Amino acid sequence: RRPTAWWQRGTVYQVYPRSFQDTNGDGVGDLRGITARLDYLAWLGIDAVWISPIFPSPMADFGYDVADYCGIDPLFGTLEDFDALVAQAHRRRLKVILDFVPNHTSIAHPWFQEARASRQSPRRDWYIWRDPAPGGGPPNNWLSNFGGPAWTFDAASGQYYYHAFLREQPDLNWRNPAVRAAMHDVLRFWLDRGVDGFRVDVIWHLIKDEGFRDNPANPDFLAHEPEINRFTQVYSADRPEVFDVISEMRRVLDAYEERVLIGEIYLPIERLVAYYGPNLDCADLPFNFQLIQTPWRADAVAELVQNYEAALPEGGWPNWVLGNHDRPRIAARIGPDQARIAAILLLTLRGTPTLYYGDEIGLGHVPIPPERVQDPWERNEPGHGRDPERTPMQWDDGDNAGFSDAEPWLPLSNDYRTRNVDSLRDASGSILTLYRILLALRREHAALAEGAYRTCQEGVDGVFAYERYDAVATFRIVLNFTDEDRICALPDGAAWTVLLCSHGGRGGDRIDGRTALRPSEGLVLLRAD
Ligand code: TEU
Ligand code: CA
Repeated sequence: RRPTAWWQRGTVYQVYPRSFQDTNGDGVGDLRGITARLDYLAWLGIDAVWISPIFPSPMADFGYDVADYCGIDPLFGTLEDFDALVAQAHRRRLKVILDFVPNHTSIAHPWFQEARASRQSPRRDWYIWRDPAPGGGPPNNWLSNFGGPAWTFDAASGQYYYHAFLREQPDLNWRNPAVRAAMHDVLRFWLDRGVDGFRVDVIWHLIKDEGFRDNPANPDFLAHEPEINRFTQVYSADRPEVFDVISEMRRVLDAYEERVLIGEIYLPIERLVAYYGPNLDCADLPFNFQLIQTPWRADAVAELVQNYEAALPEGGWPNWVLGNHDRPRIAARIGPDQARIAAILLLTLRGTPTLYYGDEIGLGHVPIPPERVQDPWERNEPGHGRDPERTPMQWDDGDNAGFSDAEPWLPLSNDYRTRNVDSLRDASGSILTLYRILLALRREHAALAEGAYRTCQEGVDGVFAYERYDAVATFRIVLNFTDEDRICALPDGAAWTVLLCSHGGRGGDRIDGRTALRPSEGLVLLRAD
């Protein structure tokens, strides 16, 4: 058996840099802030930090509109600050993963400026330009993920350019080999500076239908959904040629040792697993967002885990995540008690977990007053904004929660005087302690980090039970997804020791046969024989 890589054994922690730690009093987090908090991350027990985009950007989409792929935005610091961050992280055995945004640039990127200058520009074909439809208007029916048409008319040249997101984010033409070569150089630029891998933004979007056919209407569209769901994006994304593009990226990383390629992919399981690549030569970790998208019920989650495990290609390594900077926070979605069950689930399933900053302190959604809205998506399509899950990390009970000396760019949660790292770190029953113990268990027991998975049929409604095991140990995880008492039924003839309980306490208890589960109680049991 091949030894596992660090990104298989380890846990990834996502930092949204604007909201982690401000060090220069402008109310926005920065690189020095991340460096200052590396000791916290090492203490917590994660293995890699993924930092959302930090490159020069007009910030129309908060860094997902890149104007220079090989620099650092002054808001976040300098290249020297970045090098220091990498060095300090590596000293603590923490990996650094960058957010690579190859699908689109900013309109301010020199490439787009040159492309727009004229139809004859040598850069013209680096982006996606089309004449108006024969009767006038956009070339096809494709919509922007952030509302409105995906085509913007450029009056000077009489053509439309395509943007899957904001009009400030024109899509690059990945069918053009010059674009590919330039972007490979970007990857090497950061790999040479020591980064350990990339989370690749909207990787399934990179190639569009060559004929730009209209997307078909989606019969399941619901009125409250974003407008984009009116159509099924069969021609604007997830095209077969995308796998060549990804395997080429993968080959760039292969020239370096154990670098990870994480692909952001919002697709159903059957399509998602294709992104491991036909020969496991594409994404190491096609991001599995299914826990975010599945109803929070024991039966639904059990079925999801089964389906995902069954769909994985031979040799494909699984991964799990509960939230990110685009999706409602887990504690807001399922409540603080179930958020503990979710923590146990995330850190005991088979596969690499990614933890979103703030979830370890149970941070919820922060209501954003209209005058403080930042996310352009909220302005385009009210109700879909992502500010509530992007609020500042809460470090202590001081002014601005220790995040900044100034008013933060987004409001703090009003519970920050009690919900903060300082107050929770030594509290035995806190969610932060639960996360830290789970991360420690994962490191201590190979069966949890790398062992096999099997579902247990307990037959108790609202309880999800499964085992993680290897030749050395068997763990049984039992999670009560209800807010009622339940029974945990164990197979005959085995005794178990409680290693961890969501509610704190019970550690070291011996159990055989059956035991009561309190509402929202989760247990990690170790087979004792
Ligand atoms: O997100 C892309 C993504 O698929 C979703 O957030 C999408 O916008 C939503 O589901 C609507 O369909 C990535 C980044 O994570 C996000 O922050 C960026 O805004 C976006 O790409 C554009 O770069
Ligand atoms: Ca700052």
